[in-house]
Amino acid sequence: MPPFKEILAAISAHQSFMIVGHVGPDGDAIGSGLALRLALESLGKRAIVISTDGVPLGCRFLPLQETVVRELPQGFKPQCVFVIDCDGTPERVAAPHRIIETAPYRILIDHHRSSRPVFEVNWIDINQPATALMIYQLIMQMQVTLTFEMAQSLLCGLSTDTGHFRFTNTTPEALQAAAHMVEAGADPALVAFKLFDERSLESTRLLGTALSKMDSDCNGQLMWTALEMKDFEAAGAGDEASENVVNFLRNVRGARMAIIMRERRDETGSVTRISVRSEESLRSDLFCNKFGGGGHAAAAGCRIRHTPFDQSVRIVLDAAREWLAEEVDLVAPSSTL
Ligand SMILES: [Mn+2]
Repeated sequence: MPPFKEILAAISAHQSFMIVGHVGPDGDAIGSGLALRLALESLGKRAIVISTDGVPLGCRFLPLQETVVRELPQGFKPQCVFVIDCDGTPERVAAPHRIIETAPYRILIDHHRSSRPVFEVNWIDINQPATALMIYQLIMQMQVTLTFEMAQSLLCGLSTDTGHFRFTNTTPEALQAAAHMVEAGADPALVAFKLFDERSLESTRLLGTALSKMDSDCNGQLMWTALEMKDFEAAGAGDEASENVVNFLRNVRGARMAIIMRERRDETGSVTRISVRSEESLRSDLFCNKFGGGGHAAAAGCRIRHTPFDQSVRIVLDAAREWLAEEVDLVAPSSTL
């Protein structure tokens, strides 16, 4: 049973809220955050959505997305913090961790397998397709009228995590909630186009490079590609341009696992960013756990730091080959029946 009672009590007991999702935010983190913020404001509360990594390009069609801040306004000390679509660990939260550590009251709302109850209230449900659906359910409990702005943001979150209602997590509840969102004015055609189809010229160029460098392994069960810094430079593309390239590899007939590795730089120096897509039984999330990352059974990610890019690529590929080999061992007895 979701802890609605505790969450509603916390909402009525506090006046100022901070809402934060995961680093490298997606449509679920941002859409859920904006919708929750609007719902809190409609109850007369002050609420701010923070994302140290900003808002991804694909979400910039959302109403009020420009109000998402990278830093809290001077002197703003939230009485209550919502950590959403994120397990709440310092490396994953897209806000300075001291704010979360020092916040008087914290609420976790998440559907990731890696989530553990770490705060005052924890609503963790791995059977929920998207955090946006949980926020929708909460908004219904808050007895707030679903506005167009909330609905569009929630549909963005739900669409992001269900692949616009094509993944196996597309539940009747998700579709019923989506119907309500569309009734409230959300635009499924625009959401699908912005999240899944629209690409910049640079990103399309980078896709070409990624596909031309792709390779297959493990008899075609493993598809992978690696983009170096110079590939990004040649395409004139940034990080976000490589966002859904991995899905093109996952869609190759016979592929069971797809990996894209990207050479990037951040404040710690050179970093390899890795995105994994796989059959659910191959547990992308557990694979990424090996490198300190996480996510979902079919889609996950991680980063490797302090290691040259070509070495990181070798480490990940070796691990992936082993992962597939172990899994094959696991199913071998029944397959001989
Ligand atoms: Mn999510």
